[in-house]
Amino acid sequence: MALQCGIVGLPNVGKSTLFNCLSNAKAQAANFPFCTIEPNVGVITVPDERLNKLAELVNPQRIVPNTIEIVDIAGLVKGASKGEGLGNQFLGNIRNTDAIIHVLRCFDNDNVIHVDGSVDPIRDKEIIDIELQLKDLDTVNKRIQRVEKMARTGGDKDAKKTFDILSIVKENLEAGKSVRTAPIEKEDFEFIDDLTLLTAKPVLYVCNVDESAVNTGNAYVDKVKEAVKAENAEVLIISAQIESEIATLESYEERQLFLEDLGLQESGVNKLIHAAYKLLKLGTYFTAGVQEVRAWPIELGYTAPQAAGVIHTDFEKGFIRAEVIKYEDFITFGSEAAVKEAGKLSIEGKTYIVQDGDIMHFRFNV
Ligand SMILES: Nc1nc2c(ncn2[C@@H]2O[C@H](COP(=O)(O)OP(=O)(O)OP(=O)(O)O)[C@@H](O)[C@H]2O)c(=O)[nH]1
Ligand SMILES: [Mg+2]
Repeated sequence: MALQCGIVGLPNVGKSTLFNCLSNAKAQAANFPFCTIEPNVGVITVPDERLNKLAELVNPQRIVPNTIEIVDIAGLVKGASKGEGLGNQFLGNIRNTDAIIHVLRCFDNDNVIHVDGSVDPIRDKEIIDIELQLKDLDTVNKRIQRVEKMARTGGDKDAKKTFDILSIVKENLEAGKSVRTAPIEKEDFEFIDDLTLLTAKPVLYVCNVDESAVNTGNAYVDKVKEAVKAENAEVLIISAQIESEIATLESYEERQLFLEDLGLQESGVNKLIHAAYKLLKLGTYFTAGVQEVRAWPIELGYTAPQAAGVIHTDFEKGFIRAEVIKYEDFITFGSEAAVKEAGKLSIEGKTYIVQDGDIMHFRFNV
């Protein structure tokens, strides 16, 4: 279940700089537009304090954290939806992702080129939004042409429903609004799922600021927050420049001192990873044994067999039951045996919905 977040924005706004702080892979970051052409893919470790605490108690041979994939995508420009600046290829790279991190330049610096000649994150955001929306409109129109006749001649109920949903989505796009805000029921998004519309993907905004604004934000950030109010999206304030300095520090202590100097508790990168994990609608359960303490990703709402299937499909097929310990109980009692003794281990069946933080042990036969 490798879920992917794509970093999207205008050229030269700091996407690759941010990518390099986030992931194990290295992208070329430089002060010229279209530095990135081919997407860079990296793996991010999701920091989780609970995993470390469990490991302290169990003392396993191996600790395995959760990971997600991150893709650094080339900068988009006006006309991308019509193929401008290799637009089609770049938009295709976005299509493969599950969520979007939209980077907005919110720092002044005459030495760093802005493709549109001035710093204006609201204008920048609109340029990107419009290109993604135009591309979606294209996709939606094509599908409408295909289902229209079937919907009109009646008979096929699904075709009629799909047509109705597409019409609402189309109207929304033509009004300059993204698909994720379309006034349709949540479950009805299923009818357009296979179109993998770009603006249907969940989004969060990263305001790339300079050192002076990293704590409090600045006037640009205020404008961004105001502009996305109706979108119900998270806005993070991060300085890609500072994060890249933090990333060069070797020890945990050095990094903490650096953060304290800036008046920060957590690095921007950590904040961003947690926000991205949330954006992907993922939760975490753990397995804790002497060989390995490990975090596993689940989609929120997964049943016990589905969660078991993340480890191995055989676990799902042959699922018998799960033994579940709540994270807090494990910490309180200190070991699986002590938890059992206290009667806090529960046996759950096929319909159990796994909760974030559960420590699971699966019984199955193959
Ligand atoms: N002052 C300042 N410069 C930054 C910051 N973030 C990035 N830069 C600089 O901006 C330039 C562009 O950064 P990149 O990360 O390559 O930008 P990009 O968005 O990946 O650009 P493309 O790949 O061309 O789309 C580099 O020279 C960075 O050093 C920042 O927070 N502050
Ligand atoms: Mg780049």
